[in-house]
Amino acid sequence: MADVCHKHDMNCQHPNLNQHGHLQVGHCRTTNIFHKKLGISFLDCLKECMVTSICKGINYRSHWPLCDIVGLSEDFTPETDCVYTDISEWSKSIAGKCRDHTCHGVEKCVFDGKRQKCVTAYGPIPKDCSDHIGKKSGVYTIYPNQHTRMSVFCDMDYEDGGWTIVQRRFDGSESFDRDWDAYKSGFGKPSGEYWIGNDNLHAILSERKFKVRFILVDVDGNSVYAEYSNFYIGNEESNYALNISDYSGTAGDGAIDFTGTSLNGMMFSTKDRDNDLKEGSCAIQKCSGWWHRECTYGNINATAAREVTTAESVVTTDAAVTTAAASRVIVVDPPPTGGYI
Ligand SMILES: [Ca+2]
Repeated sequence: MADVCHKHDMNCQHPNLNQHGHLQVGHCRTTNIFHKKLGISFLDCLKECMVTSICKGINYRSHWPLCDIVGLSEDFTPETDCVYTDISEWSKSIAGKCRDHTCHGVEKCVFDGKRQKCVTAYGPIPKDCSDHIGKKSGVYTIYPNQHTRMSVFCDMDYEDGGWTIVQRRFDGSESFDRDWDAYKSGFGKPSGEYWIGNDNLHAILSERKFKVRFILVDVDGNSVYAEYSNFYIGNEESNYALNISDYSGTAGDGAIDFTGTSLNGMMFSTKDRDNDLKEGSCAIQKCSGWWHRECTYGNINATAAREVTTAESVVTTDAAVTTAAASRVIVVDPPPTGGYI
């Protein structure tokens, strides 16, 4: 087993442990585990975490012994003999020469006897939820590119899993009648209702070819979906211009305006930024940010008279919106062989 510390890095070899982190015994994180190391001590596990920016804490199971490098994670699952500790509570001196390193999120600092180096840490970092990020549905951190990090809800239960949630509404707790900046950055919480943020969505979609599904659930829990195998949005300079086509599904094609014309090519509009083709503002009229054309036929961000799809069974009334109507927009990077449907 190679030492975490270089042999000439005495501070790392013999760290100051006066500053102890709190040990949470009998509970461990189960999401955002980037790496597992077998056969290392608790102290070496802490050191591994300290030299890696993405690491926010460790799970440690002394009976194996097994060390988990854990990123941002909100869940806690009871597990006998497992200990979790948050790395921010420990002295940075544990990292020796690599204390105060500036390696970015997906790198790890190593000291080669002369200087710090940033090297690729632990193989691929998840760009989206389809990157085998975990088995359980929950909130995960993804890294679409080296400059973009975000928390999202990953749906690992729907079909074969691996779906990144773009939008989710189910209890009416979040207002979707928001301005440009809110839709740009995202709002709500990944554990609840939220919009992922147009900049984040652009970053995710720029890395791979995605398909999107709009899932609509009525008050009785019945769901229908609209899928588009071609889905992309541009950057803010393009006003997040929408590229959407190749519909299939059970909901009917809702990516159209009331005249039946596709929203393909439309720019995003909010109540303070009118980029639609209609005189007046569809975003104000529909109380929502969306890719409005001459307004919109299917718009799951709408508040009043939530207009969803052509499917009769789906919520279309004000009353349903305020009770249990739900919707999700999810994207997935399909496997090369296909097979999600
Ligand atoms: Ca207009």
